[in-house]
Amino acid sequence: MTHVALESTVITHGLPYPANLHLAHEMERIIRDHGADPATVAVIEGDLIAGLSPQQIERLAATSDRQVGKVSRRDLPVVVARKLDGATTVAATMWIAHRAGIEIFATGGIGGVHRTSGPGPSTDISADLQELARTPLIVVCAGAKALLDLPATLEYLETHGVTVIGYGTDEFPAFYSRSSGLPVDICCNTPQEVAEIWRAKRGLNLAGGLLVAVPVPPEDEIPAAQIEPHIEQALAECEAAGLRSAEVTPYLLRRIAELTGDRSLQANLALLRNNARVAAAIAIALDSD
Ligand code: PSU
Ligand code: MN
Repeated sequence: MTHVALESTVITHGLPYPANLHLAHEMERIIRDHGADPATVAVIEGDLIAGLSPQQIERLAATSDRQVGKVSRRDLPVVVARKLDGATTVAATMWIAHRAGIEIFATGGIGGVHRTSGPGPSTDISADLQELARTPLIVVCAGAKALLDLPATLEYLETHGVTVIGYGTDEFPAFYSRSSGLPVDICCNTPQEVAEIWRAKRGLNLAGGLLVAVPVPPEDEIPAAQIEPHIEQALAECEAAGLRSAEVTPYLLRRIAELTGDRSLQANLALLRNNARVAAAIAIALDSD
C-alpha cells in the first residue's frame, strides 16, 4: 500500500464551501488514478484518523464559520482529551501520518515565518517548520504564500536541517507565483530523483522531513506584483484587528481570497491538484525499489 496523506485545515480554513469539498474528493481521486492510496487526515471525535471516509470529509467541508477548530501539534492533546473534531494543519498532519506509517504528504502552502512591520525578526513562526525539522515525511507543497517572510522561512529550514527540493525549478515557489527569486537547495526533475534523496536520508538516519516545492502550473500563475498590494492590505487589516497566534493565518488566507477573487481560488485549486499528482508519482517511485 502506497499512501499519500492529505491535510484538512485547507478544507475547513483554506477554501470556501463547496469548492473545498469538491477539491478534497478530487485530490483523493487523482491519487487513486495514479495507483496510490489517499489518506486525508483529521481528528474526529477525539480519534486521530489517517484516511477519512467520504462522509467524514463532507462533514468537515460543510462546517461553516470554523466550528471545527484548526489543530496544530499543540492542540492534539486537547482535541483528543475532549473528543472533539479538528482540522489538522501541515504540522499535525505530518505527525499523524508518520504515526500511521505514511511517508509522503501533499498540501498547498506550508506555514512559515510571518512578516513583521516592526524592527527585528518575527516571533510568529508556524509549527509547520518545527515539524519539518523533526518528523520524517516528504511534504509536497507549492512553496509558501508571499504573505510570509519567505527569506526568513527558508533560513529557518536551513538552520534546522530541512532539505528543500525545487521540483522542476531552481527557485522556491511563492504559492500563487512560480518564482520568489530565492534559491532552493537542489532541483529534481523526476519522482525517481526525489525518491533517491529520500532513501539516502533514511539510510543516514537523519531526522526530519524533506520539502518538495512544486510551482503552480504556468497557466494558473498570478504574478507576484498583482498579489502584493492585496497581501499588504490584508496584513494591515490583520494588525489593526489585533489578531494573534493561530488566528493570523486563516484570517490572511480568507482576506486575500476575498481581495483577489475567483482567480486566486482557481490558482489555489490548480496547485493543490498538481501537488496531488506529483506526490502520487513520488509515492509510486518510492514503492518501486
Ligand atoms: N497556507 C496556505 N493555505 C493553508 C495553510 C497555510 O496557503 O491552508 C494552512 C495549513 O494547514 C498550514 C497552516 O499548516 O495554515 C499554518 O498555520 P499557522 O501559520 O498558524 O501555523
Ligand atoms: Mn502562526
